[in-house]
Amino acid sequence: MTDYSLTSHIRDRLASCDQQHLLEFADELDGNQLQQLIEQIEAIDFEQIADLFNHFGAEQQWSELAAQAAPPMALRLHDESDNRFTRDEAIAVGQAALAANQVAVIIVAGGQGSRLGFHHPKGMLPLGPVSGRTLFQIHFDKLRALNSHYGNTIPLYLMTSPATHAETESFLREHDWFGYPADYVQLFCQGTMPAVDDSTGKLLLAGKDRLFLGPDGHGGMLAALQKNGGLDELKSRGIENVFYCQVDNPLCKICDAATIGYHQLAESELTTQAVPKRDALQRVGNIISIDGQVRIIEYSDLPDDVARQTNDDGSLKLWAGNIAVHVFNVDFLDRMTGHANALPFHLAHKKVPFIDTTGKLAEPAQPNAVKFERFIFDLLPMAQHAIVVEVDPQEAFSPVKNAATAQSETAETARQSMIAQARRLLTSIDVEVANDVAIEIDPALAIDKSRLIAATEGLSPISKPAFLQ
Ligand code: UD2
Repeated sequence: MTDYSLTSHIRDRLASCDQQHLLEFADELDGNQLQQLIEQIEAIDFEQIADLFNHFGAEQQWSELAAQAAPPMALRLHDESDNRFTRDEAIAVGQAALAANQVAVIIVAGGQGSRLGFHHPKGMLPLGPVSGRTLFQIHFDKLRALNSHYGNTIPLYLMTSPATHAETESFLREHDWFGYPADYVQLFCQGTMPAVDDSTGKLLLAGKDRLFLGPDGHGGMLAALQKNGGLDELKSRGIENVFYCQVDNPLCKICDAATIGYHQLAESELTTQAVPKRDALQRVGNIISIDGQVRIIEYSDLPDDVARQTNDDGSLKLWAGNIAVHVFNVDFLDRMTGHANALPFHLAHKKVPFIDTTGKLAEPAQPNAVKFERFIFDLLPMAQHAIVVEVDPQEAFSPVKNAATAQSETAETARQSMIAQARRLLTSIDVEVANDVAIEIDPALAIDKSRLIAATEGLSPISKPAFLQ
C-alpha cells in the first residue's frame, strides 16, 4: 500500500521548487519503486541545486583568476639549484616514513570512464603489454612490491561510486584482492549529484522510478572517506600522510619516496606532482601560484591566451601540468572535513540520457544537461605550505582516457609508455632489448635492481615479448 500522505508532502515540496515533474509517472510505479524515488528526492538539496544552476553559464571568475596566475614554485627535477631540499634528503625521509608504516594510499576509481567506451569500471581494463594485467592488478602489484620492500602492509583506500562499486568489489573479491591482505583494502563509495536540464534547471529522471544521479566528483573523496570511517581508521593506524592517485594512470609511481620526503621536509599539508606540459592546451589541470598560493585551474577553465603565454626563451609560462597525484597530510584532511562543503561545485555541460515527458528514454546528440562535480585539488588554497614536485612524465604519467581511435591517452599509448619504461630500466642494467619488442617487468623486480639483474642473467638481448617476474 503506497503511503500517499508522504507523496502529497513530497508533491508540495516539489511544487514549491518547480520540480513536480519528478512524480509524473508516480501512478505507474509499485510501492517499492515509488519509495525508491521518494527516498532519492528527499536526499536532494533543491535550493542548493537551484543556486548552482543559476550560476551556470555566468562567466566564471576564471579569467580574473587566470590573469593573476604565475608559475608555481616547484622542486624541480633537472635543476635543483633553487630547491630547498636535495633529492637524496627527500628520498631518505620518504623511505623512512614508508618503512615506519606512516603512509597509506588512496586510489580514486569512481569515474564512469565515458570517453573510453569500456563498459566496466576502468580498473578492470586489461592493460599489461605482455601479461594483460588489469589496471587494478597493476596498482595492487605495485603496492605488494612496496610491502615486501619495506616489510610492512600499506593500507589501501579505493574510492568507488555507485556506478562502479558493486562490479569493482565483486571483481576484486573474485581475484582475492590480487594477493593483498583483505583487511588492508577498504572500498568506499563516494556521493552522488543529480543532473539538471541545461535550459530549465529541472532534475533529470534516469527512469520513471529514479533520478539521474552521477558521481559527485573526486572531491567527494573527502566527505566519503570521513563518512565511511576511513579518516578515523587512518588516524588509529598512525598514518600521517596519504598518497593519492587515479586508477587510470598505470605509470603512477605509487608512494614515490621523493615526493613523500619533500612533502614532509616542507611540512606541507598538500603536495602535488607536476609534469612540464607537452603543449599549452594539454588536457591537464594547470598548477599555478596566485599571491604565493598554489592552486589548480582545470584545462577547461583556463583561457587559451593565458595558457599560451610564454617566457622569453619560448617555454610555457604556466608549465606545470597536474597529473592528479597528491600527498595529503591526514590531520589536514581531518580539519577539512569540517569544510567538506567548502569545496566548490564545478558545473559541466554534458550529454545525459533522460526520461522525457512521454516516458521514453531520450538519448541527446548534444550536451543537454548540467552536472555538478567537486574537485579534490580545490583543497589547495586551504593547505598550509602546499608544494609542487616536478616528476618526469615518461616515468610517471600515461593515463588511459580515450577510446582506441583517439590520438592520445589511449590503452595503446599507455602500453607503449609501460614498454618504454621497462626498456629504459633494462638498458640501465645493460640488458639489451630488440626494437619493437614488448617487455613488462613485475613491480617486485622493478623496485629492486639487484633482483632485476639476477632475473635477467644471460637474457640479453631480449628479442621476443617477455614479462619478467
Ligand atoms: C583529471 C584532472 C586533470 C588531470 C588529469 C590527469 C580533474 C578535474 N582533472 O582530468 O587536471 O590531472 O586527470 O589524468 O581532476 N573520479 C572519481 N570520481 C568522480 C570523478 C572522477 O573517482 O566523481 C576519478 C576517475 O575514476 C579517474 C579520475 O578521477 O580515475 C579522473 O577523472 P576524470 O577522468 O573525469 O578527470 P580528467 O581526466 O578529466
